[in-house]
Amino acid sequence: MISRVFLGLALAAMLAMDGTPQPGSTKPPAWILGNMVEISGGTFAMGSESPEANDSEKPVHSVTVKSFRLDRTEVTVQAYAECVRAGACREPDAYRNQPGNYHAFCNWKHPEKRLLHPINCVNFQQASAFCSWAHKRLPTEEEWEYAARGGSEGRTYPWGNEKPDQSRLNACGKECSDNLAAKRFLRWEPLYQTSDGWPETSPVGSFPAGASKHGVLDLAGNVWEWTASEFARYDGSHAEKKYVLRGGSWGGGDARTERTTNRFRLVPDSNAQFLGFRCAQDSGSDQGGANQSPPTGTQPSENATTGP
Ligand SMILES: [Ca+2]
Repeated sequence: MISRVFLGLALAAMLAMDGTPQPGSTKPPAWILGNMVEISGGTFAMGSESPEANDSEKPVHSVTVKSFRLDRTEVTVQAYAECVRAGACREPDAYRNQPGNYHAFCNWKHPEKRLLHPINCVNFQQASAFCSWAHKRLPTEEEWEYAARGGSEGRTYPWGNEKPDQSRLNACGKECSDNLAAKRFLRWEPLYQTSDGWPETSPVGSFPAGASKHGVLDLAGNVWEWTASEFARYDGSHAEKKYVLRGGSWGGGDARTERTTNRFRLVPDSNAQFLGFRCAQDSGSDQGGANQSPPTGTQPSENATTGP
């Protein structure tokens, strides 16, 4: 009996050492629970009727949002790996068995160890699962736009109304256009002719000059961000079984896609290399930890065999 108990304990220890997911056994670390910005609620004019606006952004209408918290940065590979290790998230397996080279753009298990880059190639369910594990949720698109526009300030871009350039965001500049062409991917016109230094995704928060009024980073560029909202036209005339994404991406070659009011939409199982997310939380709910910054290390946990 004793040896059987011992064997059982040893086996359990081996499983843990092996990094086998133990569902519900690993609490999110404080740096994942925190890292949020408090945004006071209010009323704002949602949408745009500027010449650059698409029909989906019209008409402008008044929306009131309650106070909430929003992640300061997009969710990183490092944070997502903690969730996978806890058994609460699935590995992103985008394009693994498909022809072409799309998988090379996915940051999970990337040869460059992109731990501080945003997790990408995740679908709506994977994004939702991560936020739920972190005691958070995806932001609604109303909350997202309110935050990006600086509350009622009505900003065209998170930083203000100046046109995007290589100092403000990670979009598709010359570096990206050249990289895509070199990888025999589709070449498209860059948004700016200079290099922003990042041909694909960049580590989150690499563009402090592009911060929003509240200090939220990368609300334009880097990766499109899933929201909790199903797409519907603002006049209510048409709904689709698609979810709204906001904020443009590293592949953006058109400044219009990086505007705070622009709406992208995809079916929930989409998991392309341009897609990521950040989480939100009701204001006043227990944040579960101090508002700690994420670690700056670039190595995953030692026993994270399922790590990135
Ligand atoms: Ca770039």
